[in-house]
Amino acid sequence: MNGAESLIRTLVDAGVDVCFANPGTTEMPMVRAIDETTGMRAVLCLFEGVCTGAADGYARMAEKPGLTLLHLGPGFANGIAYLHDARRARSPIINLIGEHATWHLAADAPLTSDIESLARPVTAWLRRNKSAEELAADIAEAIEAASIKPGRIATLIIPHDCQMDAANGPVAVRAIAPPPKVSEDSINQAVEALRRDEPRVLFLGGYALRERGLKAAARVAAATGCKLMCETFPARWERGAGTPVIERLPYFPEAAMAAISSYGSVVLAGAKPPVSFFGYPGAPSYIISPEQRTSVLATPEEDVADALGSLAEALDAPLSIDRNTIVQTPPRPSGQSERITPETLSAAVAALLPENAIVMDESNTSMGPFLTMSQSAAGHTLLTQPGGAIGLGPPCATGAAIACPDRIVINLQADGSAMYTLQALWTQAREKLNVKTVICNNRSYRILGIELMRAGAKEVGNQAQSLIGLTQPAIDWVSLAKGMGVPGARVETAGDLARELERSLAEAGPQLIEAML
Ligand SMILES: Cc1ncc(C[n+]2csc(CCOP(=O)(O)OP(=O)(O)O)c2C)c(N)n1
Ligand SMILES: [Mg+2]
Repeated sequence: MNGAESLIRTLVDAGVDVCFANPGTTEMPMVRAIDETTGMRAVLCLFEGVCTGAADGYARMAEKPGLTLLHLGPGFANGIAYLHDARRARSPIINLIGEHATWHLAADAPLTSDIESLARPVTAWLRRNKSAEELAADIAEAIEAASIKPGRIATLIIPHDCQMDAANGPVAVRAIAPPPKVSEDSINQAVEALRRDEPRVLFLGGYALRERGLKAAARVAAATGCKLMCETFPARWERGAGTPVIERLPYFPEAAMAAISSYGSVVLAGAKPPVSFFGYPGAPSYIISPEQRTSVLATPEEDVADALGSLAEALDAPLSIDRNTIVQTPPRPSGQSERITPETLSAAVAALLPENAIVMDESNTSMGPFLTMSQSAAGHTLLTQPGGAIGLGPPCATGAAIACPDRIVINLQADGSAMYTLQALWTQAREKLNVKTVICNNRSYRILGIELMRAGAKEVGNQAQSLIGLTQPAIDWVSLAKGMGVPGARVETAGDLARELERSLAEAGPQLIEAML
């Protein structure tokens, strides 16, 4: 057995068995090892950002590490933006980066670069493998480092000769320690805060938004009458009929402060104190003001679901809440002449959501009403974009579909963002994934137009418009999809949109709908 085989065997034995890859010459021994080892599924992605974004979506849904195989510094660099997003999502990811043979490094061949410097900002655990014998132990440690909940990113740089030299065999991964429990003091403080005679809000993030956390949060709200709110861009949020009504913190700081400022007491559960996405002159960085009393039930690194359960017990909360407020799901649009707007687009998707769908939301400015409209829709998992590096949607949806082959994935996708990683469509076609992409085609970087106005511009000049508009030429999404093997259709009215969505949901495999806003 060589180093590469001991590496792949260790991964497969630990249950890390899907590899999102874009290999080159320095990774060939690992490619051979994947070929010769049963149990590892190789998924080719035609841009490294698709590998890393897919690993993120996979990790969020599979609840185990997403694995990438990348080529030297330049290949890794192409994937950094979505590793940044994955770091913000706290997704467990393991990157395998091939490197020149140890004896060839001194020659400074064209592809040689400082891989560590590229990896550090997005990597919690980083190592350069020194020998084939150590490779299995190195990857076992990487798996352990990534798998801690919430997840982290581990990166292993593997010289070509170390992949090829003789090795001893796979190494077993040690049991992963559960996240630390919160102190009794944190629970007592939360009890006290939520019993105060003033408006109170329980602010949820991370694992609080998964099933166990949500059940306990609903109990806490029932016992105390507190408001439930959550972070603006959760990595994963179980939603729909039967789940508690939770208001998402708005994006712009003025709106976010307006939403939360009336609460005298804020209890953080699995979320950091929310901050403004950008620093705007005159607006503060932190959304919660110093006058509001803030306590921390659980940090994102602590076991928030357990803490919420203990909090519910300490409050003598009812055991189960049978009925959460039902928020009316709007009817599906049918009007032949109705235009596609954020309202009709959101209404169509909310009304047609299939049970147990996974919704990847990178619709940016095009589907504002969707969250409210889908509150009581069919049960679904919502994935969002916590890191702000746009283009995550298509790859993240791809990875989620590989993690959950029995579920339909709907990718609500802004047009400008989609152009960063459209190669994901090809992987969806090749792997026959049930991803339904709805392109929100507003032919612009619309948010940048909004930001320009917020920055005080009175009008948009030609130069600025040329940096915001996605016209001349217009992008033809149906043709792009067709070129990568994904059937698509363009729709111009809300009624056609609903019909096309219904049709595509009934068919197997990837589909794309280009919705013209
Ligand atoms: C990797 C990366 N590059 C650039 C940006 C800056 N940026 C933020 S939003 C945006 C345009 C988004 O346009 P689109 O996806 O079409 O959404 P819309 O605003 O039209 O709803 C850009 C370029 C970013 N956030 N991330
Ligand atoms: Mg756009």
